[in-house]
Amino acid sequence: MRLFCLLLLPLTLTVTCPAAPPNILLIYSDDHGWADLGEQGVNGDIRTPNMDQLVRDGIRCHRGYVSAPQCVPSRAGVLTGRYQERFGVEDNTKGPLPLEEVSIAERLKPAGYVTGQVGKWHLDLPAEGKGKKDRTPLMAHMPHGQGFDEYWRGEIGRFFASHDLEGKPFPDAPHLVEDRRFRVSVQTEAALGFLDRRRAKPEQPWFLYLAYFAPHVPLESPEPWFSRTLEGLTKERRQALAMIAAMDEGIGEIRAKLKEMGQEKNTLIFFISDNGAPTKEGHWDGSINLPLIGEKGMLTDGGTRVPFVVAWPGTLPAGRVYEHPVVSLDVAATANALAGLPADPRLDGVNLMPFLKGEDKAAPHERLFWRWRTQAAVLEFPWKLIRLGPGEQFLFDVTTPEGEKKNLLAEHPDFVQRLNERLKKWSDELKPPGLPTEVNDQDATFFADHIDPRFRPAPKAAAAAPGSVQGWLCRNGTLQQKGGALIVTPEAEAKAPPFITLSPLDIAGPVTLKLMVRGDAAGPGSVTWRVRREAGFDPAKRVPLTWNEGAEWHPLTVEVPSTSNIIHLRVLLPAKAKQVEIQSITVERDGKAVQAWNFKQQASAS
Ligand SMILES: [Ca+2]
Repeated sequence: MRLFCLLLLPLTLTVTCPAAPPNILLIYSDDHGWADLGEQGVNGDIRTPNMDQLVRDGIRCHRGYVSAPQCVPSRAGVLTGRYQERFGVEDNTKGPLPLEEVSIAERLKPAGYVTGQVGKWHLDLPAEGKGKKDRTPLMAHMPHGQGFDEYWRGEIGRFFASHDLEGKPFPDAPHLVEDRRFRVSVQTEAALGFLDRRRAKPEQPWFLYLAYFAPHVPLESPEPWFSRTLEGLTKERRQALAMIAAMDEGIGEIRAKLKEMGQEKNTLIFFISDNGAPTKEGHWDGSINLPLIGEKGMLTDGGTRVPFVVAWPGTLPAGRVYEHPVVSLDVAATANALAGLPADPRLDGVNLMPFLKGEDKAAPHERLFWRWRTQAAVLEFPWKLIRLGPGEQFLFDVTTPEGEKKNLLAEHPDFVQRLNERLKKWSDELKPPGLPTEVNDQDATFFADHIDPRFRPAPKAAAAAPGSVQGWLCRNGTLQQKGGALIVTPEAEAKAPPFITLSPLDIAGPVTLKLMVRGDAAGPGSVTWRVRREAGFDPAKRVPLTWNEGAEWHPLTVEVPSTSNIIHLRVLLPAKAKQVEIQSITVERDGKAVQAWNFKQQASAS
């Protein structure tokens, strides 16, 4: 039909042909923060010329959201166009994507599309928590089980493929291919291969889901991109920039190929990240969400609002910024409509075309919903209500400079109630139904880190190690709680001074350590500590401490000037001590006790 119309058009310009369905290219990056798109105008250190050109040739959705702040559910959402909590794929432990759900590929095939997948899949992992420690991918749930004719499934090093990179089909597909080259380059090559195979039948529309595994950890320093990053930046930032630059270059090559194949103007491109960047020390992938609040794993914008670009040169306006919130679920509904398929009531997204073309000025969504682990949220722009567990609620105006830092809950009780009713109604349709009934420590820690420190969960009492007292252990000596004190008795034969030690901890420095002591110890000791990401004790992280001999209780105070979170503490006694008693240990920050151990009675750590 398309060929026929194209042939007729020059002669009979008034003939209206039903629009031929376009090719659809969905590029999904991984843990790629909102700020890391040059055109977003946030970070001066990023260079994404090809993505920026895509933005100039299309529309940058300023408030583009994904349906989850984590890989598996986000991918389940974008491919089905349905809130993934409806079918139980709520977080990374809840796979695989059920075979009865309809992926975009399965949706488009009856409309004549050939379908391809390249890169991270993650929808074939069995659920955790049912005694299934083994998370080997389930073959039946790989891309070929979800409607993809061709695929190159894998993140790094190992790929299950339908074709080799020269384009020859594997008779035993899915065939395991080992390719240790830089993953982004391999994924670009596989995508270009898919496009090359379309030359034989140029009139057949195609759908390609290209899920780049970048800039997700493990970070790499691929060349030539790494050397082009600014030297003064942290290594993680340089690695993320290099990996994003490699992806950017791949997008440039793909667009050049589309142009060369004459398919630029009949290809709709979505570029979206699957969730925000993780930002915790030790987990940071180098990408940046600022000025959005939060990170991967949170229902604040930092976890769910991402780079989101839609381009279709010649059909959609070029160089526009779209302000109304849109969501990854809209990709499937848009594809469904463009393929000329009947509207599907199961879809939660909407066809974005009339909105992006400017034909419909209304907002595409009255509200958007999320439920992830022990968080739930509803966005009724500009208001976002977030629930953390059963008890905590936040109302944010996402358009203010304070954004999701300023809780406006108390100022709008009626509105909060209405939003809660809507969120509750939506959550009752999910599997399992309902709002979160508990809060897990990881979710509470996210909110403590980014919004309010009072949400920090109490540290778990360490599993009592033999000889430990309230989590404290002694090396080169023994501990005993007796007579209202912790009694430290050094080993007579020990070659090194005794010390008491405690881990795990998680206390933001700097802190003041206060001990109430007495005993026969006199002389120099010290306090040493380890911070997050450090495997061992850094000799530089040591402050001296002078022990005094005496039968009276007396205080010892040590300033610990750590600028990071302290996870492990040691207090070293003088080499010649015979017995030291400790009545209490207190860690203070800004003059307030943040953690204390009292050995006067058999109390547990507070
Ligand atoms: Ca991800």
